[in-house]
Amino acid sequence: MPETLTIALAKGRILDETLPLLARAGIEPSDDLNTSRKLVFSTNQPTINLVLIRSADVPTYVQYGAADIGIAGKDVLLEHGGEGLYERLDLKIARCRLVTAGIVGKPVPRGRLKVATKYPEITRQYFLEKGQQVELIKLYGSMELAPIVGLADLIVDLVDTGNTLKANGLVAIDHIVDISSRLIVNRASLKMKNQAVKELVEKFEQAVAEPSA
Ligand code: PRT
Ligand code: MG
Repeated sequence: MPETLTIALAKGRILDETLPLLARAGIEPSDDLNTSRKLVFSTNQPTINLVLIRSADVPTYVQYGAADIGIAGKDVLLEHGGEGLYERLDLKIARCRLVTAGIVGKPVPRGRLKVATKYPEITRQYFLEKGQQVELIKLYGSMELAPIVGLADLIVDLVDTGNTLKANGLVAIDHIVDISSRLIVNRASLKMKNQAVKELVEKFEQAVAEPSA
């Protein structure tokens, strides 16, 4: 029996950049992933299935083996902590930077800072290493609003062009880490389905190396 692999893909902006990679890796989903309401998809390869989930849930599915393989942003992986999974490949897509940001021209206050973020674990660790006391305020989106309305002194958020920060009178202060999407593998799958996983990782390696059309 050939081994079946399930790949967990993130909806949203990562998916837009994942689809061309999948195509170059020779995997064609049975339905249009952008328009279908399905969550599970077969592909042109009888041993490969896809599940389409929220970006932040990808590491969890892979950790517990509900998916053998996943594609997720490094931001999401750092926040998850990586338990039960291996990061095997930098796909070099959906690249951006995780930064601290604050209001342009406004000095960062002394003492305990209020920091709003979608990434409490990364943020806690970052300020711990700096020896800076912070009060973390967990948000689920639109972090840029927090300093404007006085909810926070700083935010920790992703930046690509910088246009969103600029449009809201904010500026990046410190660079925390460069982000791109990674191929992750469940630890047990790597052992139990070694051959199939190895072949799939190799296909993605080639797809990343090929120049996109
Ligand atoms: O929306 P939902 O909560 O379901 O999930 P999500 O927000 O995690 O998904 P989505 O589709 O937004 O994808 C997020 C993933 O894409 C992140 O986890 C990153 O790995 C990656 N990525 C790459 C980005 C960006 N670039 C990015 N620029 N995610 C978000 N942004 C946002 C940023 O938060 C800010 O609001 O874009 C804005 C900044 O962009 P610029 O170009 O104005 O600087
Ligand atoms: Mg989003």
